[in-house]
Amino acid sequence: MFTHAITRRPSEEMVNGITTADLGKPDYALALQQHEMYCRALVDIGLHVTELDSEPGYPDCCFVEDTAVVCEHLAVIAPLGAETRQGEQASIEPVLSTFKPINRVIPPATFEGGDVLQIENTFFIGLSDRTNMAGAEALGEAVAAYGYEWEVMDCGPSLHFKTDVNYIGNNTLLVSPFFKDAPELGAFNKIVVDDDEAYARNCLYINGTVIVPAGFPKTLSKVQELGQPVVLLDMSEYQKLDGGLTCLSLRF
Ligand code: CIR
Repeated sequence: MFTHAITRRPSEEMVNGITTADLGKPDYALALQQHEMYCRALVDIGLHVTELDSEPGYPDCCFVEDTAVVCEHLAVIAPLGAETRQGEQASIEPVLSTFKPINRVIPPATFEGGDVLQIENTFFIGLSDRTNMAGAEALGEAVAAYGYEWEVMDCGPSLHFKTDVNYIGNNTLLVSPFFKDAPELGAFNKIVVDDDEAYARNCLYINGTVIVPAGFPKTLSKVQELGQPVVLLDMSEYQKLDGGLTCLSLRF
């Protein structure tokens, strides 16, 4: 069960964030509203939310998930892979250190939290343009010291592993067609989300509730069929920066 989340408000600089989405620049006022709704949804689920101020000079700083991997026993601070994001993690470490023992991975190893999916005792770590083998191994060894299992996977064509693979409870994953038959994920039921709803592969599962981005009816109805509580959130301004629901928080 998660009890806490850390989020970071976007700044006006978000219009200069990294993107491949080709959906135009985010509307800052609307992004702030959506961020507020996001934080409120986490509070409604029962989490204590620490909301940090945005960080000048870091247009992507609201995507706080990428700065660390946090689990029950420790927090591993990420050496981010994206050049313009390197350094975002510095202000996260003192916050996380009030909750967890800290382990720090050092460049040239890189990883980003968006490439790391924890399910129960196992960490699936995707290799991507942001996460290299040295980063994956350093993270894996850090969590293995506390008895966790870890598995390195190819991330495929996407930005992050969790752009394409997410756990939504009931032993079920949302996956892109690329991961449909991945042997490492053989133990899970899979809902394959086709490219026309690709953004909805990134849903956020917290303590039995599934948060789904608004505007993806096919995925929504498949998630609803599982019978768990579902919350819909408008994420349009974050989609413009390739950022999904998981990206906006660290949960633990
Ligand atoms: C980036 O490219 O780094 C940001 N524009 C989006 C980060 C999304 N984070 C995530 O998937 N965990």
